[in-house]
Parts: sequence; C-alpha cells; structure tokens
Amino acid sequence: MAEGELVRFEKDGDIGIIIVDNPPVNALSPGVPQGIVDALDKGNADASVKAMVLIGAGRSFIAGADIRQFGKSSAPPPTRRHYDVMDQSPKPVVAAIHGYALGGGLETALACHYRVAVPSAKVGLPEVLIGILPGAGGTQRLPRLIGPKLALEMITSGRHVPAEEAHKLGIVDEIAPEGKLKETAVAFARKIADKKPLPVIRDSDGKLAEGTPELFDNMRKSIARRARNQRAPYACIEAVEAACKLPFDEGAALERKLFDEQVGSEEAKSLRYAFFAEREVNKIPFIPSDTKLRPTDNPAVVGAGTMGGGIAMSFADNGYDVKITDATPEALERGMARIKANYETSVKRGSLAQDEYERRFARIHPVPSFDDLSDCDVVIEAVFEQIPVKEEVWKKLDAVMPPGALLYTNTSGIDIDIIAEATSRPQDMAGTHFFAPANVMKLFEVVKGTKTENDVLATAMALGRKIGKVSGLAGNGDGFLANRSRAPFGMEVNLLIEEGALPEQIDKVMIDFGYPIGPLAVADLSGLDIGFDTRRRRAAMYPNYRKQPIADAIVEAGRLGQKTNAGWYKYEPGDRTPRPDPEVARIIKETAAANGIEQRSDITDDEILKRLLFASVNEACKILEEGCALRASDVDVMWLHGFGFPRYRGGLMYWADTIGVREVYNQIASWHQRYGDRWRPSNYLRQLAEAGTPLKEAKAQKAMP
Ligand code: T1G
Repeated sequence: MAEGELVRFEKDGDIGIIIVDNPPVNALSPGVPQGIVDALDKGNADASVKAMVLIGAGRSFIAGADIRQFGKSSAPPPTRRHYDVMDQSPKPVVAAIHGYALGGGLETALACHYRVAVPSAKVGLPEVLIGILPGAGGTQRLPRLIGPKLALEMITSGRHVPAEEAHKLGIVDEIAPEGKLKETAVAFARKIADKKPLPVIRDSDGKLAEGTPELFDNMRKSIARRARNQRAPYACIEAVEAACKLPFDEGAALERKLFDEQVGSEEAKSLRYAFFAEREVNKIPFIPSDTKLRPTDNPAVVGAGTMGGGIAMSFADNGYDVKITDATPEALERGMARIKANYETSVKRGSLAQDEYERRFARIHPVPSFDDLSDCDVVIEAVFEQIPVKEEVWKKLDAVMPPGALLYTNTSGIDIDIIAEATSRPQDMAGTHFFAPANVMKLFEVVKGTKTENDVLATAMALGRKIGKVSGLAGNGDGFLANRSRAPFGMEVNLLIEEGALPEQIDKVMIDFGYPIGPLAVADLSGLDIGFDTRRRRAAMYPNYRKQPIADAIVEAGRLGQKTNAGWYKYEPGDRTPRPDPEVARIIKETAAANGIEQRSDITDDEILKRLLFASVNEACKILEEGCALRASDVDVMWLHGFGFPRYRGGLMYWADTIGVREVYNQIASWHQRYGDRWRPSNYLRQLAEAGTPLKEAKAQKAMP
C-alpha cells in the first residue's frame, strides 16, 4: 500500500475488497470518494472479480463527509460520484460495517447492494445535528428502503441506530459475529454474487406510498418545540417528502439544493463549531496524551441526597455497579427510596423499560459504613456543602480508601484545596462537579486543585465520558468555571427586575432567543431558597456584596417556587406552567420603593438579552485571564451542556462574536460608566477588542493554578 493511500483494492479469491483507510474515522475527505470510484472501476474491470466488499480500516466504517471541509472552497463536485457509480455497478457491492456508518457513510452503504454489520456497529444520518441534511441521496434512498415514517424519525433525530435494530428495520441485511466482519462479508458476497437483478434502492419505491401529507405535517408539528428558530429539521422533512412525490433524480436534486442552501447557514456553522468544541474540550495541553489513567472499575458515592442519588444513577445507567453510603441508615434509606422513585417516574413516562429499570437499580448497592468502601478505586463525595462537614467526611475516607484511589468531590463552589487538605493525599483529589439533576444534565466539570496530579485529572475527564457526560476542565476558584461565568447572568436578571423588567418579559426574551425555559422559571423549578441561601453566604463572605432586596422579598413572602406553587410565577396545583402573578408585580414595586430604587419603563428586550449574556462574556474573559479555563470554546461547551444555551447558536462566546468583539467591549465599557464596578471590563476582553480577535478564539492567559 502506497503511503497515505486513502483507499486500496485487494482481492480475496474472486471477491474484491475495497478498504477505506483515512484515520481516525474514515471520513470522506478529499481523495476518498475518488479512491472508491477507482477501486470500483478496478473491480468491475477485473474479470476474476465476481463481487466486491467495501470496508473501513481501523475502528470504523465511514463516519460521513469530512466536516472540516465544509465552508472551505472545495473542488467542483466530481462528475462521477461514488454513490452513483456504486448504483450502476454491474457487480454487487456489499458494505461491511463496524464502528460507525454515519451521514455520507450510511449514504455510501445505501448505494451498495447489501449491508453486513457487527452488533456493536451504529448507523445513522446525523446531519441535522450539524445544521444540515443528508446531501448524498440519504433522504431519497432511506425512505425507499425502510419507508418514509421510519426514515423521517431517523433523519430528523439524527439518531445513531444500533446494528441489531438496523437489521430489524431492513437497513442491514446480515449481522456478522464481532471480530468476523470481513470474512462474513466476503462469504455473503460470494453467496449473492450471481443474484440478478441486483437490489438497487433508488429503483425501489414500493414503500413510498406511506408518505402521506398527514405524515409530514404531523412530523412538522411534533418537532416544532425543539426545532424552534431552526431550518435544518424542516429541510430534512421537505427532502423526504420530495422522495415520495418525485422521481429519484429530481428528489436528489432538491435534496442537494436544500443542502447547498443550508451548509453555509449561521445555524450550520454554529452547530459545526459546537461539534468540534466538544472534541477540543477533551484535550488538556499540560497533560501528556499518553498519561496512564487510573482504574475506575469500583466506584462509590458518599452522600445519598438529591445529588448523590443522581450521581449513583449516572454510574448505574452506564453499566457500573456502584456503592453508595450516607451518614445514617435513615438517610441512606431515604436516598435509595428517592432513586427508586426517580426510576419509577421514568418507567411511568415510558422513557425507561421496566426490566432496564430493575437492571440499573440492582447495580446500586447501599452500604452501611465507610469501611465498606475499602475495595473501591474511586469515590465521589456529595455531602452537604459546608466545609466542616466535608472535612469530617474526607478524614474518614482518607482512612479507608486504598492507596492510589481517586478522591473526587462534587462540591459546586468550595475551594478544592481546602477539602484536599483534609486528607493526607491532596494530590489524589479533584473536583467532579455534576449539575442538577445529576443523572440528566450532561455537564461534568472537572476541577483542578493546586496539588492535583495529572493522571487524577485525566482519569476524571475520561470517567465523565464513560458515564455519558461531557467533561470540561476548570481551575479552582469561587464557582470554578461554569457557575462563576453564569453568576453575573443571574445577578443581571435580579437587577433588571429591580429596575422594572417583569419576570415574564425576561423569560420571554430568553425563550425567544432559544432557551427551552426562561431563567426565572428555572429558578422556580430548582427552588428560590437555594439562591436565597447562596446570597446569604456571599453577603457574609464579601462585605461589598450587592444585596438583592427584591429577590429576597419574594422568598421572605414564602414564595419558594414550584414547590410552594408560587415563586416568580404562580402555579396551579399539579401544573408546572408558570403564570404571571400580579402579587409578584406588587412585591417588586413596593420593595423597590422601600429601597429607593427608581424603576424604568423603557427596558428593551435587546437590553435584557445583552445585559444577561454580555455580563457572562466579560466574566468568562476574566476566567481565561486567570487561567481558570483553557479556551473560550470550553466555556461554550459548559454553557451548552450545563445551562441549556441554545445549541444552534454555538455557545456564549461564539454567539457574542455574531455581535462582534468590539461592540461587546464598547457596550460593557459604557455600562461600566453607568452601573459601576460590576461591569468593569476584563483587560483581556479589551485586548481582544483592540486586536479584533474573535472571542471564540480566546485562550487562557496564564497556566491553570
Ligand atoms: N469529519 C471530520 N472529522 C471527524 C468527523 C467527520 N465527519 N467525525 C469525527 N471526526 C474527528 C473528530 O473531530 C476527532 O478529531 C476524531 O475524528 C474522533 O472523533 C454527505 C454532508 C463518529 C460517532 O456527523 O459523531 O456526511 O479531535 O472524538 O467519540 O450527507 O466523531 O481527534 O482531532 O468524536 O469515538 C455526518 C460526526 C457528516 C458524524 C465517533 N457525520 N462524528 O465519536 O470520536 S455530514 C457525522 C461523530 C455528511 C453527507 C453529509 C463522532 C463519531 P480529533 P470523536 P468518538
């Protein structure tokens, strides 16, 4: 094989083997499609070849088009696309699938005559997740193969479908034993080599009759909430609908037209940015990539409260047997009952099968004492957020955990070094900060203590991914990265209310912007007493902490949120719909008057949006200045997975670039003049503005402490 040869052709007797070899995921980078065409021509021209097998080298089949090429000026489309050459191949081609067949990868496999896959393989058309639609016949071939209804579900969700299910759906013709893919595919090819006519999907339209207008209208209605402000999901539906109305080539031409319109859109660019930001966040420059990870096979959780229970569920949901303990048998019993109730709610909602619930619950092992953790290799502490409580627990854990065990704390803001010093091995400690509800929220904030070893950090980052989370690294400091960058957002919400904005106005602005739920309704959901306690703690820690009399008055009026059917909104019993409450408007007005706060009536939606988000952009720049974040795209990943920031906007810093770094800085500087110190611009932000450097390219200005 010539060096760098992306596609090679080999023979196994009378079967031609086409091998795509473009690590890491055999993307259809420049040279790959042409390589496949050349190999097909070679096989078809070779009289000794009766059939061919297309297979990926390394860990996967083809994971799609090369996303890095999008938006780059690419060469004119090839006259002979490999999909079409495959269609017209006189000799059968069998796709042999392992790892992933996604996007252009599955479209390539659908252009083959047959598909064989190992059980661990996954197939899908996830283009909608990066703001586009399948552009190489997927919206035309898949509905012809499995029917428009199932095709619509796969294409509008972007779901990765496991091979066994794909076999049931008729996408995969045969399941090969793990590790025996090539030989099974070759045997399959030999078996069907003389079968005529060849099954060419583009010519089969038997199932398209199922594609009624109701089907497509219902799909449009069903995605309306999650596809708000987006175009790609609707373009997907339009293309599949065309498959049911138009001949293949015309449908494919419409698909291509929609694709070309979408690939350069802001929506697609933002989602591509998010895709690569989620890959970049895993790379920690100061940790050598060959750092050996410590084992995390026997996890334990200390503290069976809401967070501890959710953490234990995250482990169980991802196949781990996990121990859990608490200070008293009663507390442990309550914790296990809460976990059981959470699972039963999911079963009732139909989002979890009864047998799967039982399997997961059985993996959570309540143990009466810390001594029972002596065989665990990782422990996550999730006890009450008070230093003395943490110190007492860690002293006990230090005595029982085996040498080299990983000591992780789920604190959301206490100085990691203080907790670490409660043990004799601070180098083995790091923060692993989950977000509530811990078994649902994806963000897993790994916090570096001053003495934390590199392998302890690297293992934590990997552990997060193993339990289905998105790991991101943060430096130690008040609120670490995520909460610290969000705190000014929360402060501006409360101050805008003081100045005269109503909760429903603020929430509408953020919902229109793309958030699933507004910040005030979120506060009601998690309970206003949490914010109240945090403000009390901060006022005690920071003498010139800016008190928030109105937010406090709401709580002092006994309005704690959904749990009291009254908070910033009122709630009908059993109904979670936030309803504006004139009583809140009265409390706001009276408390403002009582505190001599002048209220304005000219607060615009634009001011609300920019004050909330610019405040956090400014703080994120300060965090980068101090080295407590590695890069701006990490901030964005944390906002996407920790705070529900609308994904099709890329993230906080990426979105701010759509406004422009200079305009953001100028606005912040003018608010600094108007509102004082809380709007003091970050020096780093000023430098970025002066240099015109996009915020998404901002990087740590110091080594992480
Ligand atoms: N293009 C370019 N690079 C890619 C890539 C792709 N399609 N997929 C992965 N990579 C890189 C990734 O950036 C990372 O690089 C490395 O591979 C490992 O990825 C015509 C137009 C396949 C499930 O949307 O979902 O086809 O950081 O860390 O967790 O209609 O990657 O190491 O430098 O994610 O094991 C459709 C995208 C494209 C699939 C593997 N395909 N990829 O996950 O590894 S559009 C997709 C994934 C298309 C057609 C249209 C995942 C994965 P680096 P990783 P992983």
